Amino acid sequence: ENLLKMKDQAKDFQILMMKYDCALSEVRTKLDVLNKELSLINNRNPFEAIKMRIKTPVSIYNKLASKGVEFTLDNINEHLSDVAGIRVICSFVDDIYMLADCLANQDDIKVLLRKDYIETPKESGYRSLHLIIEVPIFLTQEKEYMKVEVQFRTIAMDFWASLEHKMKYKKNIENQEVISDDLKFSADLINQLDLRMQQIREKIDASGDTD
Ligand code: 0O2
Repeated sequence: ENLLKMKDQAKDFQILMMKYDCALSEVRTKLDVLNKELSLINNRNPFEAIKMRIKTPVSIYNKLASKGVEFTLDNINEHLSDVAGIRVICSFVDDIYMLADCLANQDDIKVLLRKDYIETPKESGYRSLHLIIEVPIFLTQEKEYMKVEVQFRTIAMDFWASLEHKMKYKKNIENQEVISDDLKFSADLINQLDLRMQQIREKIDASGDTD
């Protein structure tokens, strides 16, 4: 009997993960549509790449445990907002805000939270724009809103975050403070570089003819 209950629970978990996966596909399609339209209008792609992931069961378990919450399906939905995560990597900072606004203003999307770590970087130097949204998925019997975390960053911010992530999840690093300071310094350089690149693009846009 216990085994049967476990089998049911495993199936329910699988269904929940399927729903998060569908929510990711919905958001991905929305972004692809925006990319197609904007690349025709502006002659450039507003984003360079998209990375998507569903949190692994172990990582879901660990995050719930760190919040002191039991591993149940209700708790996953209630306490975690990044089971479904999508990262949009843009060349330019202004494209980040433009894309995020276009997505947030769609009438089937609910924005639960907007965290602007570009305007207010984290202590570590981390920069990105985060949106926690709810997107509807249409199932055979019902429509369900699923949470998705969308992170918008520039290529340079993504490069920085990947390296910093490596350090964060390593234990007993020598010279951790020196490395952290170095990372903070590099985050500022990256910010200056991003702004410079945008200014150069604006100058190029303003001059010459496009065919
Ligand atoms: P991972 O391993 O990338 O999945 P939350 O932790 O989500 O309950 P919080 O802390 O308010 O709530 O979320 P926050 O700070 O908005 O960040 C969520 C995600 O942003 C993180 O997920 C990271 O992916 C990224 N992030 C935030 N701060 C940093 C940082 O200083 N450095 C790097 N490299 N990434 C960061 P996870 O689950 O923490 O980690």
